[in-house]
Amino acid sequence: MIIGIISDLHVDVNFIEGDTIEDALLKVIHEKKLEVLIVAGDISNDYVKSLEVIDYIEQNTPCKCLFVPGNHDLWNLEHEDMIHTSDIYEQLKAHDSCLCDAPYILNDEYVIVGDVGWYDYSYGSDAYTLDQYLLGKQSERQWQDKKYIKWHVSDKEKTLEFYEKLAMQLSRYPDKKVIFVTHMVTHQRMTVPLPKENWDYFNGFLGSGQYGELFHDQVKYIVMGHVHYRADFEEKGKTYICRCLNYREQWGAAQDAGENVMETMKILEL
Ligand SMILES: [Mn+2]
Repeated sequence: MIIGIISDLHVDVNFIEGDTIEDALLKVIHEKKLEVLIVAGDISNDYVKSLEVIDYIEQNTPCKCLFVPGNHDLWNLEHEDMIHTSDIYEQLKAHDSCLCDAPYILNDEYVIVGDVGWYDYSYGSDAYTLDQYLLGKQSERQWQDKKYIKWHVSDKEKTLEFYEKLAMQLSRYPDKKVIFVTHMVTHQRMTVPLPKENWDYFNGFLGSGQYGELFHDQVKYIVMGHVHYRADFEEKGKTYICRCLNYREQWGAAQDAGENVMETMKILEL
């Protein structure tokens, strides 16, 4: 089974006529003969668009395009009337290829378990108080989720809620190896290295170290996104994968979508 892994596509922000991320994905899926693509969130800033991207891939290739939503997919920027992020989450979850509450049996050996995950400020510095984290603002920079995400429970509660759901799902597959997928960062090593201005604070919004407690022996691959890195590493027999496509302004000299998608995509053969 040939599997591609990528995240943070931001197809709307990255849109250029004649060089779209969607068509770049089709090209790479075809060239690499992918059977399953895993997108670890942040497809676009509008869940309707994000779902269209998944459908576009599945209608134009034989590849199954599994995904978890990212914080951007959950934003109500384009849907101000949707004042409950849970309503947007439910719309995304209803898609047949969404991993939320729907682990995917890949083959006899592997199951893919995933969800958004959330952040609990555990990767941020202790120098800030809880009240400071609740503001989501530092040196005039506002964390945008504060404007467009309305869970109606605290970030810490949301982090725990996803933790409990994922723990429950993992417990259902004691005999399978696991590919674990969240949009949020689940390993300290993928946070922004310090010193970097304000990032001792904003690292708090990248994910949670608590999810690491879920990585028992059967969890072999851990996929994340959100932090806009393209890197992976191995630790204690597990492979951590973070393959964010990112914004064009972060691409550097090579501005071709196909080239960047190809370079970013992690390919696994399982
Ligand atoms: Mn994100």
